[in-house]
Amino acid sequence: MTDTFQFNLLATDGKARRGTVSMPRGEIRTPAFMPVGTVGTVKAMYLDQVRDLGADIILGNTYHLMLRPGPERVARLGGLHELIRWPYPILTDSGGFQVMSLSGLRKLDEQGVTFKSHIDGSSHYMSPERSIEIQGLLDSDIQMQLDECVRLPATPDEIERAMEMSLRWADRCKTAFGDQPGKAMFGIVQGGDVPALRVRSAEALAGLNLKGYAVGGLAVGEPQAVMLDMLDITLPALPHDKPRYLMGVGTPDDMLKSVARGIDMFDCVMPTRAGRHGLAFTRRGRVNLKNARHAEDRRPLDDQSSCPAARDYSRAYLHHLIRADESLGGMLLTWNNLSYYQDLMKGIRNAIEQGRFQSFMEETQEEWARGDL
Ligand code: PRF
Repeated sequence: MTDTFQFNLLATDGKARRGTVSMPRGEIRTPAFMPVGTVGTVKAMYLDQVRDLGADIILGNTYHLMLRPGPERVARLGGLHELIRWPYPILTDSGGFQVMSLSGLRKLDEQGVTFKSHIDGSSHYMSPERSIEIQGLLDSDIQMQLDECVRLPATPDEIERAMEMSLRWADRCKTAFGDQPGKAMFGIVQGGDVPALRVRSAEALAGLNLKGYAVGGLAVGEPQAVMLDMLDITLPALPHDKPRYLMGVGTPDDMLKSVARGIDMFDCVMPTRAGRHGLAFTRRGRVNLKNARHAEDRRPLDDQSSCPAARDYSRAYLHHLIRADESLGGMLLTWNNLSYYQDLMKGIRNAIEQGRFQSFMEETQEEWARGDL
C-alpha cells in the first residue's frame, strides 16, 4: 500500500528544490512558508485571507493548545481543523521549544519535561509520548518529535547531551506515532553549532526512516553565517527524497539563502509579529511605519504589490493606526507581510522550475538593497 502522505521532487536548481508534499487534506507546494497560528489563530488575520494569499499549510503549537483550550477539549470539538475552520494541512510543533522559551520553572530529564504554565503558573508534564498523543488529539497532519533545543552560545557538552537525548526521544516519538497513513511525524536535527554533532544527529535520524526531517536549534542567537554553515553540513546527511523543514526561520534573506542550500519548508512569527509592531516587509526592504517620516506621506506602501493593504492605504494612515495602537494597523501590516512572504515563496518556486533561482535571489536582494520607495 502506498502512503497517502507523499513528497515529490518536481525540479532542482543547484541545491534548491521544488516539490510537493501531499496528504489527504491537501498539497503543500515547496519551498513553502507556513504562517504561524500558535493558539489556533494566525494573529490579526481571517483564515480565508491566509488561504487567499497562497498558504497551503499553517502551524499550530502543542504547548499553547495543551494549556488552553486543552487537547481533549479540542478533540471533543471535532479537532483543530474543524474548530478553527481551516480544512487544509496543519503542522504542529511538539512543545519542546516553547516550553524552553515561554514557561516558567521546568525540570527536564530523560522521561520528559515538567513545567509551569505561562498563563496561570499551573504545573504540567510532557513526555515524548504525551506530545504525540496531544498532537493526535489535535488531529495534526504533520507532527513533530519532542526535542530539546539549546540556546546558543552553549558548551559542546551541553549541546551533545541535548542532541543525544533528542535522538532517543525521536525513537520514542516514532514508536508512539506508529503507522498512520496520510500523516507524518518529522524528526528534528539538533547539534547546535558543532559540525560533528549536526552530522551525528542527521545520520541517526535518517536511520529512523521518518517521513520528513526538520533542522532545529538554529536562529537561537548565532550569526546568520553560522546557521548557513550548519545547513551546509547537515543537509547532505539527510535523505534527498524527504522534505526538510527549517524551524522558526526567518527573514526573507534567511529563506532565500536556506532554499539555496536545500530547505523546503519554513515557519516564523516574523511577518505576523513584526506587522503588529509596525514593521512592513516590501520588495524594497523593511519599512518601519512608526517612523515620523510617514506621518504625511499619502503614497501607499507599494503600489505594485498584490496585496490591497499595500496598495490602497496611505503610509500616513498606517502610521496613524500604528501610533494609535489600533488593531486595524496590525491587521493591515500583517496582511501585507504574509502577502509579501507568500509572493516571495511563489517567486522562489517559479525560479527553481525555470532554472534561474540564483539570478532570482540576486535580483531580489538587489531590490532590497535599493531601499524604500
Ligand atoms: N525545536 C522545536 N521547535 C522549534 C525549534 C527547535 O529547535 C526552533 C529553533 N529555531 C524553532 N521552533 N521543536
